[in-house]
Amino acid sequence: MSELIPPLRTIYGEEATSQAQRYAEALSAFASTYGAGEVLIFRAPGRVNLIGEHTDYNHGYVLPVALDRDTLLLARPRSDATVRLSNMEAEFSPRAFTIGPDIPPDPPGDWGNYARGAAQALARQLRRADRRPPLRGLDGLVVGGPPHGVPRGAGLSSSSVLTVVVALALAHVNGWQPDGVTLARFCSEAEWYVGTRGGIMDQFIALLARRGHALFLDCRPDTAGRYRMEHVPLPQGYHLLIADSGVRHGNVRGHYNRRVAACRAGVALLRARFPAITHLRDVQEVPWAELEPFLPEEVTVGELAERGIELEDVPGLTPDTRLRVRARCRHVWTENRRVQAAVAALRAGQVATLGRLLNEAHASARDDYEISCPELEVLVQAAQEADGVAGARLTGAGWGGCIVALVRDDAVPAFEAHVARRYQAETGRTPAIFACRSGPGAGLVIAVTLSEED
Ligand code: NG1
Repeated sequence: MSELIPPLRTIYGEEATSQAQRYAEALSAFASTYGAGEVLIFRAPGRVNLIGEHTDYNHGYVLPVALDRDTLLLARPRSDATVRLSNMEAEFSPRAFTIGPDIPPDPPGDWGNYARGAAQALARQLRRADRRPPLRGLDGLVVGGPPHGVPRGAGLSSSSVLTVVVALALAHVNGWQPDGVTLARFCSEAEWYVGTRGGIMDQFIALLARRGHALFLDCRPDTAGRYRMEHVPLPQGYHLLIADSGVRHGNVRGHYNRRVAACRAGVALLRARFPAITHLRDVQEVPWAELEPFLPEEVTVGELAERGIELEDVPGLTPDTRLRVRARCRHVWTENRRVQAAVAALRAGQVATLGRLLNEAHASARDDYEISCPELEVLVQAAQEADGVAGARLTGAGWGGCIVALVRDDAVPAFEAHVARRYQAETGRTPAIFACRSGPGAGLVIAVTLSEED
């Protein structure tokens, strides 16, 4: 176990010793499933988004921070194209499939699909690059449960992290060594396999994070396909606290895709005035008053079709699906401005301004994008009224999950007590509150050889 400590210290700092225990337990579980021999350990972190919600798929701005909570994949390369995966969490039973360009999916919502998406994308990527197989699979063990894993379905990117860690491992065993940006783009497309038309934020922060920094990412590539990004130091003297409502909405994907559709409808309608645009980002510099007349309060998918507008490639829409186009686009337009202002405030050390922007972002997410829920409202109000809090907002896709609050170091214990008490009193639930210790991006942690005795 002592050989684990140095590489773990560079990732987890003072938590390295307790992490070593976790890694050692994972290695012994791997040995009992797959036997002695070489093991590669990969990790990918979850993230909290400080500000910039639902802007990524509109080619806008985001400001996420990687957590020190992560998913591990212990992997042993195979000589054939089979991928066998087991999971330390017993509720996820083992999965197996063969890597190839057309991998049949597990049932919708199944955990195996995140790995299948990564494997299929890799096979296609290598075929495009004219690197003919034989493809190599792996025997793997996924480690993602509490207390060190990324809380599931909480808007902290637990699912993307699984795609990222599997993609990292499969790329490694197949000798594909792309740079972080290429791999992040690749992973975001791989995740389309599961049926969300998501953006690129989660994969970029998982792969490109730097400890102690948020990642300001412009989600619109330039004409050469490059992304503009900047690692911005987090404010001194403050903690980022995350409070998990414990609420998990059953149909986040359906709601999410409807928001994507509303934004796409907005783009299609704005083309009457700005014919060349492809994303809402393209009208970011146009005053809102000039955009509003083109954006109806509400329109159905059927009415759009009558006007010749088809929202292709968004699962789950019917002609009766109603889209609140104006409010959705207004959120995206104002949120992009808030992210830019938040980065300026961070650079200038203006924590009060940053906090105000977080509060405004929450109001916009609640009223214009309608992604909040009663429990998140209780949490945000409790957080915003606590002493020493610069600002607080819901984070992630929404409809449950977590809030993030910027809390002065000395006010952390009182914050935790106040928020927990109010949340418990008003909802009967106990929130999980924890500090975001920002960690580095995903990668290969260590290669270990397990002997028969391990
Ligand atoms: P979460 O909250 O982790 O499900 C989702 C999207 C992000 C982004 C946010 C909203 C995926 C994989 N993740 O994240 O890209 O759009 O919602 O800002 O689609």
